Amino acid sequence: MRTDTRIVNSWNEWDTLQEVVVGTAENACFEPTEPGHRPQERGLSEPRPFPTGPKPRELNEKAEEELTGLVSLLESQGVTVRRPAPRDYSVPLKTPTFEVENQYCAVCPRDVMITLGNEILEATMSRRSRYFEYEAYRSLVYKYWDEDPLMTWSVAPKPSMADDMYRQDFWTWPLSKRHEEMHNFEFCVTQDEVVFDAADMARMGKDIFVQESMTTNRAGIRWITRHLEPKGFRVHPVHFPLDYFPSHIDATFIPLRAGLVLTNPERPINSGEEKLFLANDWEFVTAPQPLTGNDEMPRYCQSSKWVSINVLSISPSKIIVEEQEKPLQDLLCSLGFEVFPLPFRHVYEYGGSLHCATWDVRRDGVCEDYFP
Ligand code: DAV
Repeated sequence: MRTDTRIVNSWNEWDTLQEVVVGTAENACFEPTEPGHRPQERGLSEPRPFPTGPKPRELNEKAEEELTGLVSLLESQGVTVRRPAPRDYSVPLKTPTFEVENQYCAVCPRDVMITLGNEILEATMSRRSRYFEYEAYRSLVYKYWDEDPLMTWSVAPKPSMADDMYRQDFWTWPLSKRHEEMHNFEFCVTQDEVVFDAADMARMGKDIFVQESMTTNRAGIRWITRHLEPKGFRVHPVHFPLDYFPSHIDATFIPLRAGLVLTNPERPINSGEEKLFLANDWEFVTAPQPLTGNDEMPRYCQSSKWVSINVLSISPSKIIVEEQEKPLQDLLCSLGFEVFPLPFRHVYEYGGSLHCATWDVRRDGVCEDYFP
């Protein structure tokens, strides 16, 4: 089939990027404390309640400036860039099963939206404050829906997000218990409802790797499997047992091009799950330590220093990396990539970096089988 007339077409994380959505920090709010999330301010000697409501304008502006920088870089590379529709994230939510004081933001479209070949899929989401985040992308989805008659559009079943969907004692488990439990892969969400964030999936052609995490449970992976396998995909659950608070695969296990995955030295893949890669001559390359340590991350950032490896591929040979992450840039250069450094540290505040802050709608290329 010709793919050059398609609008929605993206099969992996690295083929040449043609159209992408870049998130926005406009109207971003603090992430609320809720059963699926306990945000904590960094660098405090005495804990105090996490702020609520809109984030300071200055923080949002600094992040927006960097996001705009990403837009310019992508456009200079010939990529069509779209932005989310403005929304007011300070509006509280009340559904029949939960209430939350404010919503979050649209900095990270990756968490919500995913293109799987010619399909756009909206994730269930795992947190109350992000329940309606898909709304920021609906006008774009309708535009693609109108323009591309072959595109399909799926919305995963919305979970109740009621109190009993969550495992509250998870947050107070001592480290020793987390260590004991690390191979059980039980986190803050129970297994009774279908729950997943889109960012727990890594796309490699016919094969989709899904991390079991705080944001994606086994019922979620079962739903993804039954949804995708009849369409010809193969779905593989993957685990990184040393990450006690896993959320989203893209700071842990990052495919860079066919045959090459960037791995996190502190989060090795569960023993046995590497076999499929090795049997198909894939290579793992270990990421260097980030230059920005956990202590230097922005004050309200809830992600780890490993957002350093949350890179965005423009093509199999061109890649965008945070400006200060020189060791990673050098490693990627030595692997034959042309590296585009870009300042993005103010976006870390919102939990992600270049991959999180984007959602690719179209890359060239077709569905390949990289694991025959
Ligand atoms: O801390 O590894 C980063 C990605 C969140 N969207 C972490 C999570």
